[in-house]
Amino acid sequence: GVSKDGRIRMRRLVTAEESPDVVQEALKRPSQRSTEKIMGIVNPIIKDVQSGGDKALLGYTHKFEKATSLTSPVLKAPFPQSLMQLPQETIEAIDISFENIRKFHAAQQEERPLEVETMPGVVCSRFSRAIERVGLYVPGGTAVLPSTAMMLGVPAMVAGCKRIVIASPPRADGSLTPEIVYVAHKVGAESIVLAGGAQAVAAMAYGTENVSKVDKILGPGNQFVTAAKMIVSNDTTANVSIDMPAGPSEVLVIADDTANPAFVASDLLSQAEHGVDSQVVCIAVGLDETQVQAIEDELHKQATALPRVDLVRGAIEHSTTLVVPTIAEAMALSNAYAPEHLILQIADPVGARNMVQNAGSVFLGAWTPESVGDYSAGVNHSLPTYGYAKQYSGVNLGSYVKHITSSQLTEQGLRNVGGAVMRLAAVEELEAHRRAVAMRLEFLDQRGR
Ligand code: HSO
Ligand code: ZN
Repeated sequence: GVSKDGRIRMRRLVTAEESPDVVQEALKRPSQRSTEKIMGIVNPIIKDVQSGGDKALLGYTHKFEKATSLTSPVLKAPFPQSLMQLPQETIEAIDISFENIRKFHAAQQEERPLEVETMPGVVCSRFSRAIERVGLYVPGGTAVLPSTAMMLGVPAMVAGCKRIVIASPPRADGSLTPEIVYVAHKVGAESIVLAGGAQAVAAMAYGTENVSKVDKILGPGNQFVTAAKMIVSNDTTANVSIDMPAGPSEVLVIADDTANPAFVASDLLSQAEHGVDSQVVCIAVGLDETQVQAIEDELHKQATALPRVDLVRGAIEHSTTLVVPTIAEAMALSNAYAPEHLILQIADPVGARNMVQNAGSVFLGAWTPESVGDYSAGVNHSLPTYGYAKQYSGVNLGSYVKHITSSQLTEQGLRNVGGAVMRLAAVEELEAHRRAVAMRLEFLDQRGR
């Protein structure tokens, strides 16, 4: 992080000179506060909101958001125009981004239901339905995040969710960020819950007098929000699911000698400025001392000029540059790390994309900074962190739909598959199962005679 000379500098390792253990250690995520402690704080809040409803929810907002003037925890649509007054440039920026996100997620729609005849007369189908009620958590904290409202709200709108509830902590004066109200209006949200943290999650999971209960909760958040999402999704009385576990944001940049050191540094810093717990990793492929130095110089120079330099310092504290000889090694390390964002500033980024096994979203080439994906390109920025890119997808249209299957057999179909069913039912000693088929086959036999 900050060395003796005061420079903002990532730790540097040359992998050829280190044992694999040391390299793996350098790629560990910064440890988070113990889940037990967090659960101990979050559990009572959830219970309280579950039993105390609006009044309890409002109490927490007064306490944590300092928004003591707030008298109702919910704003229902239609939202007043006065709450979405924005400069024309902001409206245009939101509109452009919104449309790109809409296009990309609309293209993810399935064309038609799947239908397969597995045996003559045995037809299996699969069709999708939008999850009816979704709760979208838009964090407050050190930055306002209308982009997150878009990333969560636009696919919900495209999927056709009937009820979209957005929760976001109000500012200390009790007001909402106008950008978030504008996005909520554009996606057709039914209400905005003016609350954050575990209390907002609990309100959407169980419902209150004025907060609609939802079927699924999506969106990033701090450790309290994540813990709350995990608790409610494990409570069968809540009957709610979540998108994915979330940890601090991260980026891994792979750069070869074709990369512009200033661009590389700028991408590392856009992730670092999110917060002190962000992690950034730079993998330098075949760069010599001078070339690595050039990236480090840029990082320091650009970082010190940033308004959020203090957050950057914290993030850089636990961030590393790895110097490796080949793209293959870089990709292997990246796949082991499973970054939320992977940026390929190398000669053949498309070729390297074929080697990506684990990553949330990949950014190809010099002209694709992560920030375009964070806001406007059309890809989603709600992505798996903390190594969960090994098993989770980022938020996409599929996050808002579920699949239902159906099967339909003809008489012939039942004759074709019935024997297998009866045999397996006999093996499991489930006689009613066996007879449901046997009875029908006998019926067909008798009718045939
Ligand atoms: N990089 C963040 C998303 C974001 N960036 C929102 C700016 N605003 C996590 O993917
Ligand atoms: Zn970002």
